[in-house]
Amino acid sequence: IPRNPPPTLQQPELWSSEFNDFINKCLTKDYEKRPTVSSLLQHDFIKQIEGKENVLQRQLMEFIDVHQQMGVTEKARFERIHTKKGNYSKSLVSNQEDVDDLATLEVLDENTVTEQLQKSYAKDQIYTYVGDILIAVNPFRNVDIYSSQHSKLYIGAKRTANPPHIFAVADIGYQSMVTYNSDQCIVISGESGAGKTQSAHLLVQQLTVLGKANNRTLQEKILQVNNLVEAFGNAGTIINDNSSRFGKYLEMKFTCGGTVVGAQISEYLLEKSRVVHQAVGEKNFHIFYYIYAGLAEKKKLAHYKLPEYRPPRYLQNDHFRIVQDFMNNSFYKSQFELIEQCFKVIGFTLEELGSVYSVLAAILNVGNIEFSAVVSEHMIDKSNISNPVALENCASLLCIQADELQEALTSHCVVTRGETIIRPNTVEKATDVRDAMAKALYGRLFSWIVNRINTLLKPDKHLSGSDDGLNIGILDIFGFENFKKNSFEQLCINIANEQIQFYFNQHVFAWEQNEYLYEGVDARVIEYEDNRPLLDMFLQKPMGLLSLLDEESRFPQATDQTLVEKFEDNLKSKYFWRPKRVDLTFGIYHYAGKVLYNASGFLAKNRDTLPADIVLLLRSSENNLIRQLVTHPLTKTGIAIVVIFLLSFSRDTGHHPRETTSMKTQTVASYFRYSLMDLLSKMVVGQPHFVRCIKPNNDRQANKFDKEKVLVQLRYTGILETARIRRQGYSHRILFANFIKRYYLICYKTNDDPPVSPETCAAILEKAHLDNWVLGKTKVFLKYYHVEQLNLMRKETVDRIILIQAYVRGWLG
Ligand code: AD9
Ligand code: MG
Repeated sequence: IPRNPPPTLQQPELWSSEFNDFINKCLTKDYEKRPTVSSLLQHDFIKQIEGKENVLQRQLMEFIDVHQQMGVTEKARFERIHTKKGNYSKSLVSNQEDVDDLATLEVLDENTVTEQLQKSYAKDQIYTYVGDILIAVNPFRNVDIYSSQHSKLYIGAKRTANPPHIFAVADIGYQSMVTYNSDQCIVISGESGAGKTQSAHLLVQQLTVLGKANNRTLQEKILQVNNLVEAFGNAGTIINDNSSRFGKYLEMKFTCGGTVVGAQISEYLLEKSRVVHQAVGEKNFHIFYYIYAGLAEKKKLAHYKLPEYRPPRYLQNDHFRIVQDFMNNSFYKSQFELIEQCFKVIGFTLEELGSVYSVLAAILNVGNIEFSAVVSEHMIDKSNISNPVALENCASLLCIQADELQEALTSHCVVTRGETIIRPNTVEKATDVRDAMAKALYGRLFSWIVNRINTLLKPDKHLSGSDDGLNIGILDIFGFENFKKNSFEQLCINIANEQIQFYFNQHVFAWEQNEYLYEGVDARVIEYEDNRPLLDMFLQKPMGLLSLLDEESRFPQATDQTLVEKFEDNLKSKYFWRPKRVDLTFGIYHYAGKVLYNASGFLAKNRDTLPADIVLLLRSSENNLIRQLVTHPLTKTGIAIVVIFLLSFSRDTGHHPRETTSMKTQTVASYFRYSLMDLLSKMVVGQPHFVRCIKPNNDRQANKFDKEKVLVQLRYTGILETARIRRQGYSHRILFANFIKRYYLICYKTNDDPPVSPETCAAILEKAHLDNWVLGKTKVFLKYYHVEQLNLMRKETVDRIILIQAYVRGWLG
């Protein structure tokens, strides 16, 4: 179906009555009377166009197909959920029945909501709506609801036509993008292991179907992106075998007509420290195990100088004592094949692929370099490399000189009064430099891969046409974490989640309620848990936790102990507490629960310094890729973006802390802060859609619904309040002029030009048989379900006009 009306719409008078009958039959709301596809095929009009290979014929057939499918499934649900007028509020279903939308529950309390979710979950119905927000309860097993038939069912379908589904969110995002000609953003949240990444995959899958890529290759490429970046950015943790250790914002690019033409990813805050150290029970990034198994299969371990007996130090954890543990792992082998395929499909060259393996192998060899102490005659602690083989391997893989690498690891340059002095490194210092080098190589390799993907999937100007195009962003970050021991990484992850929760609150509660006041709309105020004070405690300058951390990181004499004391002395907040003054522990009351952090290693992790000697050495590499890794600083953040974000954000909130400084010190905390801003600046541009993932138990077990566990998540995500505001509030506020421009066809003739007034809006709304809407001073206030209704009515009218016009113009005949 053409998605936008042609520039000039003809008068309905031109419609042939015979053809009009035919269209009306296809679209009639009286489902009993809808003709079957086979009977339609007998229709004269279809017969006329049969055999003619024109686009319109195909479109007409598709159109009928979709409407027929909708008719079949819609019929069953229609009567249950809708009244004839399509007014949900009159049809609040009793709690005894299945409920697809929690906002329609008669009794809205914690118990009812949890029971409802449990009931649905027991029937494999893992999705539930709360108004326009989707709740997804992790089934922890494969459920048969993602087939191509399911995918088809949700295309352009009315929301109530099918059970709640992640595909419906993709559809709403897509239809909104095309209808409103505006960017969209789907925000997936939930704690670690709740199903965010899985949901992101399903969204991409459905969006590629919706965006009907002109060529299959592009579709395949886009589908591989997640697999590829996750091989490098995900790892097994105690909570989740495939835990995201970075934040990912995937933007799918479309033409204004809705054809997918490319994709772009932004990555945030990769947990690089995992490369050199993993907590008990955890693993390194997937890719290391994949290449080991894959390269062993190809008999290429020796080529990449990977040890065949003892696992490299960075892969020695409680899971793997001998190399054979992962070398012979058939899952890893198949994953290696898959990832190699991803690289190739997306368009990486074989040379690039070889270089990627070399860098990964070099990192594992770097980790194997060991140091021993040498006491010099000047009594200065020096270090020596005690296993030169690892050094040689590493240098050879990185295409640099081994002796220069040795020097860069065991000594450092100091410039005093214009004079360069070389000082030896202690064993401890040399070990730090070694690990810093491994982390930097991995982090930069990851960013390079992401940048390369972005280049390869950049929309082709030729395909996307002259328009700038539209995009749908999908945000999948690392979920909230609370381990037995929580470090700097968990703090960053949890602050990011705190920010996403704030973003959710702003959209669902704050902005909506502000507008009621401004527009003089009388609506009951819904109380919600505002986490802004906590976010301020982290991000405020100069006294926020991250600023204090940066300040302390600048003092060479500072220790983790002085850091915690600084926190305690300066953070006057009820969200911060210190259990014992003696050790390095401090606690934070996050929106999702209280977390105890151990500040050990905070300063070093925040400084994240890579000595200049290492950078200079890597710049001399004969390998193209390695030189690129250290030549371009791969930072994505920029002041311009930050300013845009703050303008858009502070305009709406009025009181978000302002950033003024530039990015001078690149500590992890400052980079983190800018990354968050960068991310939000992208998100605020689009119209948001929310998916809230819920973890039904802590044991990753199928069919186990731990009520208490679910209840806690419902509480801290504010689901109950969300259901209330969706029921009582007006989630859509549209300026009169925009409303009339978009929906006048429902009530007026195509070439009418009704005045911009509240009366015109009321006429349209009445014609659409909607009630419970409100007119403010400048805007129409609508319930979430009104918009769908209006869009469908508009779409039906436009579709009819287009078809009839086509007929009139003789395209079909
Ligand atoms: V983390 O914050 O990255 O640690 P996620 O991303 O929230 O976490 P993920 O999507 O990785 O969780 O889901 C965890 C596991 O749950 C998956 O590996 C699947 O085994 C399982 N899962 C999640 N969603 C589904 C689903 N819709 N169907 C089947 C699922 N299994
Ligand atoms: Mg994930």
